[in-house]
Amino acid sequence: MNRMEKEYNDILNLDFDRENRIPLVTADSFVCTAFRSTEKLDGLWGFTPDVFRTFTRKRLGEVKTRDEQGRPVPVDLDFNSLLKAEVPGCWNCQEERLWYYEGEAVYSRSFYYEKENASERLFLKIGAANYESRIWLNGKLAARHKGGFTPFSVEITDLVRQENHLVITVNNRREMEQVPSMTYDWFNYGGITRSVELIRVPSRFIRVMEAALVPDKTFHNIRLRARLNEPEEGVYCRFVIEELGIDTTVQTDENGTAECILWASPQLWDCENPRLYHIEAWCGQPSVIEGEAAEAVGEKTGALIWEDYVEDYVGFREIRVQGKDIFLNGKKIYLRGVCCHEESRKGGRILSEEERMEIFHTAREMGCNILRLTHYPHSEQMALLADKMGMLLWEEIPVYWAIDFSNKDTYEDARNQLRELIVRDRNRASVVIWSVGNENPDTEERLQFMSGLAAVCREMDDTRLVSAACLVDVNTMSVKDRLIPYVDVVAFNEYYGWYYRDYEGLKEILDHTAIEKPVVISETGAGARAGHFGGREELFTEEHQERFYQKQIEYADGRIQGMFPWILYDFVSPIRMNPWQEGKNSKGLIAMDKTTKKKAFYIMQEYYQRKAGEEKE
Ligand code: GCB
Repeated sequence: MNRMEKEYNDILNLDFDRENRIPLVTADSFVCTAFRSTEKLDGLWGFTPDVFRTFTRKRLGEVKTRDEQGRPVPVDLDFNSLLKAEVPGCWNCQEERLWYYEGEAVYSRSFYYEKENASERLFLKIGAANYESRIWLNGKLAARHKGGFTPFSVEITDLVRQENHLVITVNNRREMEQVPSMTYDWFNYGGITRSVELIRVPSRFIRVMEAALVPDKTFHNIRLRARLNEPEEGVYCRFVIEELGIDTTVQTDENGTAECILWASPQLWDCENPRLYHIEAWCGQPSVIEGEAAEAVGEKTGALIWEDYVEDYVGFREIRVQGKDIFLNGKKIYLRGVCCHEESRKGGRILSEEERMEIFHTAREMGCNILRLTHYPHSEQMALLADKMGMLLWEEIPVYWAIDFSNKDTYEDARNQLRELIVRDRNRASVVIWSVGNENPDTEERLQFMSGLAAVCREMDDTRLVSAACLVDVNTMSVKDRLIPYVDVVAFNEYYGWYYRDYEGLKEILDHTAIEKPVVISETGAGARAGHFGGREELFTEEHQERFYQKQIEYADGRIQGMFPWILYDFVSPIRMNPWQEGKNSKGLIAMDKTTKKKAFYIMQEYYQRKAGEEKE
C-alpha cells in the first residue's frame, strides 16, 4: 500500500477497529507486585483527547515528523506535545473543558531502559485505566485490556529498546455490554487512574505468592503457595517466615505451583491487633556463590543464590459464618460498617495517602470495624493500609444495576475483573468479603451470571466470604433473592423512610425474612445538605437524615448481623441534579469537604459504640 492508498484506507475504512481488536489481557498474565521493586513511569505525560479515535484508526503508534526523503511533513495529530496530563490522574479534573468528556484519549511518553542482565524480562504494569485501554510500544500494539479499576501486566521484553516511545490509549465511553453498563450513580472519571510501572524479572519467576490461614478452625495451619510464570514441574520454591521459625523448600507440580501447609502458632490478625508477618519466597535452581561474586551482591561466600525473590506482609485470620452469625477468629462479630466511594476532595479518583488515612481514622472515630469499598475495586493501597490499620474490608466489582447478563463477553469481562481483584488482594487479611454485584434484577440470566461469579470466588479463595448487595422483593416485602443459596452473607439495600416514605417498610421486610444465614443491610441512607437545618420531616435537612438513622436502628437492631450506612462522604453524581444536590449525591454522613460532619454521623457513632460495647461483654 503506498502512502496515498493508506491515507484513503485510514479515512474510508468503517471497520478500522477490527485489526486493533487483539485478544484481551487477563488475570492469567498478572505479575503480583505488592512488594516487588518496580520503576514508576508516573508524572506528566503527553496527552490529548481523541474524539474521533484517529490515533487508533490510523494506527499512529509513532508520530512521523519527516517523510522518506527526510522532508518535514505536517503533523496534524501531535499526540506528544498538545497537552500534558498527570499519570495517575483523571482527565476530567485536568482541564475544565474535559469535565464531561467520555471517549478516547491518548497518553504518551518516552522512557529509557537498560537491561541489568541478559536473561531479564520486562513487564509493564498498569494499576488501572478506565475503561478500555491499548498499549503501544515503539509503534507496535502490545496489548488491550478492559475494565476500569483493576490492574494488568503486559510483557514487553521483545518490543523494548533503549529509547522507547510508549503510548496508552484509554477510552471511557459507556457501552451497554460493559461492566458497569450505561447508568450508575457515580462519576465516570476517565484516564490512567493508577500508577504505571516497569517490572524486571528473571526468565523464570514467581507470578503470584500466597499465604493464608487454612479455615479449619484450628488457627494453626498456614498454607503457602507460589505459582511460577509457566506450568513447569520440579522447580524448587523456598518459603521463609522467620518470626514463625518457618523455612521450607517445596517443588512445583505440573501446573508450576509449589504448595505446602505447615503447622505454626501465629498471633492472629484482628481489628485490635493487626499483626502482619514478613513472608519471603524464592524460586529456581539454587547455586552457590563465592568470593568476589558474592561480595558484589552483598552475600557471604557459600551463600545460595536463587533465580527470583518475592516478599509480602501477611496477617493470619479466619472469617467464617455459622447459622446466622459471622465469626472472626472464632469470635462472633457484628459488622459495624460504612460505604465509601474512591473520590478525592477535589473530585477525581486519585486519593493522596493522607486522604486514604483520613477515611480509616474517620471510620474508626465513627466506631466502624468494616468498610464497604463501593462499587468497584479501589486502589491496592486501601487494602494494604486496612491490613496495617486493622479495618475489615468488603470489596466488590461493578456489576451494578442493569448489566447485559445474557452476553457471554460481558460475563467474561466481569469474571476477569473479579479474578484480577482477587489475585491482587488475596494476601490482604483485611479483605473478608468479595461481593459480586449490587442491586441487579432477579432474572434467570442474572442468576446464571452472578452464581458463576460466586463460584469463581470459591474456586480461587476459600478464606473469604461471598456476598452481593441485593434488592428487596417488593411484592412479598422480604429478602427473597434467588442468589441467596450462593452467598455466605445475605445483604440487601433498603431506603425505607427516603425513597419509600414509610419507615415501617424495613420492619415488615425483617418480619418476613427468615433465612438461616447472616443478614446485613448493605446500604441505607437519606440525603441531607450539610448545614441545611429544619424539621424532622423536611427532606434534605440534617434533622431528617438524623431521624432516618434513628428509625433504621430502631427497626433493625438485634435482627441483622451488620449495617453499612450509605455513605461516608457526599460524592459527585451526574444523576443528582436538583438545588439540594447540584450534581452530588448528598447522602454522606459527612459533606464533600470530608470534614463537616452531619448530625446523622453522631447517631451512627453512638450506635456503633453501643454495639462494640455489647461485643466486649
Ligand atoms: C443505591 C445504590 C447506590 C446509590 C444509592 C442512592 O441503592 O446502590 O449506588 O448511590 O442507592 O443514593 O440512591
